[in-house]
Amino acid sequence: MNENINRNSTARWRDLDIRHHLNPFSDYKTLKSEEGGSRIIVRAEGAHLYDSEGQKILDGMAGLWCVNLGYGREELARSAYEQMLELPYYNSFFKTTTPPTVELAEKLAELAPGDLNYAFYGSSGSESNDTVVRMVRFYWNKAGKPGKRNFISRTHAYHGSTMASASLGGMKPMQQIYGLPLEGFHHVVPPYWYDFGGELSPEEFGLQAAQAIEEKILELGPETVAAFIGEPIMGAGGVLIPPDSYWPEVQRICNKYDILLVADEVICGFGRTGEMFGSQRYGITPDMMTLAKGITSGYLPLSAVMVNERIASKLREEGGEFAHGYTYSGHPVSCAVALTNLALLENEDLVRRTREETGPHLRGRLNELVDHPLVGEVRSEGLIAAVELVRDKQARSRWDDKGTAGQICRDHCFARNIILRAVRDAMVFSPPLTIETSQIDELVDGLRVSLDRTLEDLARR
Ligand code: PXG
Repeated sequence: MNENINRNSTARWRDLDIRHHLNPFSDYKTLKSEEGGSRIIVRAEGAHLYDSEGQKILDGMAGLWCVNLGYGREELARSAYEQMLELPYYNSFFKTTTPPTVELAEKLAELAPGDLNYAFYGSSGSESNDTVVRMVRFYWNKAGKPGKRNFISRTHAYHGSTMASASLGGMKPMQQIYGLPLEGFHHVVPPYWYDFGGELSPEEFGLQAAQAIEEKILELGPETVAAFIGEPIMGAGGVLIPPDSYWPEVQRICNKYDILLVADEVICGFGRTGEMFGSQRYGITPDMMTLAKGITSGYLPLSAVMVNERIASKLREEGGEFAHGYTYSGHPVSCAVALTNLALLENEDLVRRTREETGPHLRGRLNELVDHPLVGEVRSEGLIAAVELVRDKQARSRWDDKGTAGQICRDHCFARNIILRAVRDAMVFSPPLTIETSQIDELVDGLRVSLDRTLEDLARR
């Protein structure tokens, strides 16, 4: 180590990051250089992060769409501490389990729509979606229809980074050179009216996008299709909010061909859309639901697959075990933190507040941006939102196909100590559900100034 570098300094941490750490989703050539380098986050409180240089940063993304209760919640830390002293680990394999594991399963069954009464745990959204793939195939096998093996998903979908969850996903850069998607994974158009709707009204397009699923089912043969998976609102794909016509039609099609409907609620779950689950916002009752992120507000890793009576009763029939599980399935400390997290979510009335107060406030403030020359569309639901940056509003055309406008705007926000994410040319919002309306104002005001700067930069090119 370079002797001149002080132990607890930014320089030292950046140096270690460059020399020994491979960050997720990073271009190492750019990041791992002297000019590049990571910002080091050392502490956080409420909706604010603090970096190692003492900068205070407003987090418009709740970490990675997960810190729903905000940072610095002592109640969550305390429940982890107490559970660690009581029982830091035990597994749920081989006829054992722990109290927080089953208490949380009951709580999730109570919150989940319909008869999604059973939880299978993992530690990440990716794992829970992998579990879905294996569980669905196990189910159809037991149901005497082993030919039902195909999954249908959407372009732009994000379902995780493991081989199966990235196959479910619809992001080309995550697939091509990695030999993905695996066999049996198929993709159709997402309900993204702004890019794919053309002359159709959003409602007409919503129906058409749902019918693309039916066409795919008929192309593959309904007897080969196991399940359709979708996020109620697609998050990492750019906050793609479907027209209201979309989900009921998807549900109708899945019912018609006896195809399981899986809702990936990893981002939408636990109040993000102003309902407890995105499925409830769109009036659908999936057969399975995957949960992660907001389940613990990101304080500890935890995920769950919720399963309905139809599937659970089949899994419980005689005819072999479900050979699947993780060391940390139902981890008692993560489950204890989740229980406290969900109690706080309810006690602080955050779902109603998102639906009736903060969500409408964000929408109102974002709507003020539609006059900006760079803004083609704003869309929001609860506390998840996107602002599309365009070159030509009428033609809905972008500055380029590399997301340059989004990147420039994101950097201007970052320089103003505001964290928003750019997905292609959409600036996306997903703040903690505890955010104050004055902090929402700060985010939107900061974005407006950043839009002005971005336009100047683009005009200079
Ligand atoms: N499903 C959805 C809908 C997600 O958003 C996952 C599954 C996977 O969860 P894990 O816990 O395995 O990461 C996610 C994760 C981004 C970004 O760039 C989004 C996610 C993860 C990393 C980056 O917006 N979402």
